[in-house]
Amino acid sequence: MSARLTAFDDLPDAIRKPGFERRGRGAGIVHLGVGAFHRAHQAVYTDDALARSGGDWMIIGVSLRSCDVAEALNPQAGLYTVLVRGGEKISARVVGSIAKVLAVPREPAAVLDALAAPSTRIVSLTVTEKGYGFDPATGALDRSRPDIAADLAEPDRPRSVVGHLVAAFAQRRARGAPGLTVLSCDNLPGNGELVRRLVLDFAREVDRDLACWIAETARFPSTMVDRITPATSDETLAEAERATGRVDMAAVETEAFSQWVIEDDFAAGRPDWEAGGALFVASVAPYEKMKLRMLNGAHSMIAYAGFLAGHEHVRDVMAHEAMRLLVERHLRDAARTLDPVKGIALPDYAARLMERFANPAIAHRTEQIAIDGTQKLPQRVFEPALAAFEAGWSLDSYAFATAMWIRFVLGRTEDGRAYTLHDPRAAALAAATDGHGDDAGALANAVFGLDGLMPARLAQARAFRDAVETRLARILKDGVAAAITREAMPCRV
Ligand code: CS2
Repeated sequence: MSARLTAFDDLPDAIRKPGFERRGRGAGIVHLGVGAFHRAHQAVYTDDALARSGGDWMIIGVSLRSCDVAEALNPQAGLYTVLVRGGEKISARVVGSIAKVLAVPREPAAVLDALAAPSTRIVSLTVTEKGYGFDPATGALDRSRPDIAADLAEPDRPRSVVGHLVAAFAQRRARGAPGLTVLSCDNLPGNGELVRRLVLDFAREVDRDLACWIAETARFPSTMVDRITPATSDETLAEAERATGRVDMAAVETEAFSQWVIEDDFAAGRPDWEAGGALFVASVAPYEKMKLRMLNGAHSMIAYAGFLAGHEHVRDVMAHEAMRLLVERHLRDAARTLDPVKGIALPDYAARLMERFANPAIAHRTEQIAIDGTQKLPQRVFEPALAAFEAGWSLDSYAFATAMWIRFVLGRTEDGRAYTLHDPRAAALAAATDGHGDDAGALANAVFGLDGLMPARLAQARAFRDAVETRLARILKDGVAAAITREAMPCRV
């Protein structure tokens, strides 16, 4: 068996290695949610920035719930392999920008210390949509969530993401630490503004002066992040070992494409992320909307229809003729709802997405993308659906995606296999759909009635409800495969 990855000097020449001295270099970033996506994206940009421009910008990773990543990365001195799978070619690179990983369950005080350290100038986040703790109906802090409620009662011993940020700000203020940038890297519209609102909501409740101090000293730029990164599998680890000759328990695999668009509004400097190709702009909103509605919207549609049709991976869905047509239609319809995006021709962007989804080297599971639908569909599908409804455009793509999601929510495949619905609102979904059997109208009504799921104007739009119901009835009666064929090629059936 190979030795563990702990250094990179003697790795094969073909492997790209950190181009900077790691020893003695300070950490300037604390990153919450140090999962595969962070390791394939922001940590790589930071590695490039350190190589080109240096600086004390190493990353301290934080896991909020589990110790797995700390256990994988710390024995490797924070080093790990990124496998880039572009078509036939796989290239491997060892990334050195992560200094270490702290896990909240094991060392909560060390996490707060790192967040509050004056040397920490950026706290970045990839904590998934549900990690923010906002009430979908109002966009404000959801005080009814157990972790948020517990943190409001005991703000010095946080568990939630926002609780950690506010506790860190309180310590920073007490210590006279400089301003801080909170950098959200999750797929949510206006992610910077959102986290700012939640932090201030929370802080106001514990200490009004603290809230004012945060508003004055901290920055919350929005970002758009993009790199398709499937969950690490045993195959990823085996491939990394083949490439490097070392056991690497923290390897990730990803595609060649990568994009990061960031609002250039930082409280106390930032790494030279341009070195990795990041684009700094005054407003991220147009890029973010494009990515959420085109890439992520189509992804969710692919995930639900594909999973139900028995396709394990996104690439398998793309090999299916009718599904390809539906993905193309979805991208076209979503593009129509967008304002022009500087430097990007939307038809080219769509063509590129078709290629990326079809990448035969990336095994991205439909089941992975299908989780947390209630947290994803509002910005991916319902918002563009509302825009299309108000403009009088076709609602078919959005209705199809929504109907497939409702079918998915029922928690059983067509051959009767039950699966667990991973969604923070799983209990509400089960309560809403329970007892309606295969009655498409009743199911659609129940789901449309869920609080805060859809914009009210969309939930009340008869045309949308009917379009969803018709499709759901077809799926339940004729089956998923027939419904897909009918949707893609209505004249042939
Ligand atoms: C995916 C995203 O799992 C999902 O919901 O749609 O993680 C997607 O792969 C990334 O946003 C790509 O940048």
